[in-house]
Amino acid sequence: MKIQRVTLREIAMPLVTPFETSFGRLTNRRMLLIQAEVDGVSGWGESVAGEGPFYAPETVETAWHILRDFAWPALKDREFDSASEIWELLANIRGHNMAKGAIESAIWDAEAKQKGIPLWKLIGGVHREIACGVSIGIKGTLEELIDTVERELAAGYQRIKIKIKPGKDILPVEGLRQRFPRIRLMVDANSAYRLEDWSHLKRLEAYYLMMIEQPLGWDDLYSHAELQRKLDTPICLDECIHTEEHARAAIELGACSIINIKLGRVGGYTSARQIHDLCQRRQIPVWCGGMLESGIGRAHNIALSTLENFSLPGDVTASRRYWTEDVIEPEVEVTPEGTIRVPNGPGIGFTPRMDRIEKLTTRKETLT
Ligand code: OSB
Ligand code: MG
Repeated sequence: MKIQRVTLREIAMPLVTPFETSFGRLTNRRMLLIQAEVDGVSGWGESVAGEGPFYAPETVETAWHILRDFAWPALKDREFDSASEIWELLANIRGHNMAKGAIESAIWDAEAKQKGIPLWKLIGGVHREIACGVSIGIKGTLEELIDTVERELAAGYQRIKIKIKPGKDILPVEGLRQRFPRIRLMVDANSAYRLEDWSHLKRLEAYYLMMIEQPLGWDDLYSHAELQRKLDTPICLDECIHTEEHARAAIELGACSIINIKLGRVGGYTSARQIHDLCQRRQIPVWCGGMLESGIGRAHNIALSTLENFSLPGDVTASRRYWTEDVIEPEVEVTPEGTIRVPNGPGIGFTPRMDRIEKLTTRKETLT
């Protein structure tokens, strides 16, 4: 296999409703889409980097820079047998996993399309239907939060995750638990707390949460291990896990007992599968996180979620929760049971809508 051409596009999509986390409020999502022409077949990927370096160090700009100036020169004119070699071909670029994940996943899509098989099969997936939960941003009032949760439960979603931050934690969780005593509930702090806050976080244990996601520093495994020793509630790591090595360190330290895998954060399918396989051997359940993706990234998240050890509901949801109109056809839909049926078409199994993509594009560059 050989890549003839890569097209980078930046698109901007307004969110149906603003999404607030402990690190900021987002109303308009900028994202980088990548189209890789591999032996005449087009594969698609999405970089999940945000506008600013607030969830992770990468941004749309850094992803563009790394893809154009380093990843493309490293891959151009290279012969390879399968997309599984791309991670290694990019190994001399340190970090920048979201840039790597974008191009790597596009090449996986192209390879599956060349073989005429769905991407989920090519990566070794087994689940034909994946379980879905929702991630709900920080809301102004408890009433607003309860209304939102009610709506998501009515749509079928199997678990509720709410974003928390200091001052917006105990009361919303307590309020939700009173109203919904039996739902599967979890929280995500996006690194808003410090180890000294442990006794405050311990108060959350009264509400039997499934897990607390990434309470402490975005790159601080040690403090999470300290915190996990003080809590009975499982800690799930998101921001902290960039590679298999981080996952191994986290598990050995006892820093978490669940891991959220995001294709972008870990640099694509090869790295995601390494983490998945390690967690499976160590009996650490994993689930697929989301980054407010367009349909392209969403389709990849669905494929990734078919791997066996993705055994908890992920943050992979219907297109319409975020977008009035998505960039793929058909749009991602969720069944009344809160699942997504994995498509059977070749590659990601959804077709990019070129009309819509062109309309949303704010810049474009083709690399040859
Ligand atoms: O921490 O999981 C996170 C969105 C942006 C950045 C970080 C996170 C999130 C989400 C949204 O939780 C999940 C989704 O795409 O629905
Ligand atoms: Mg998270």
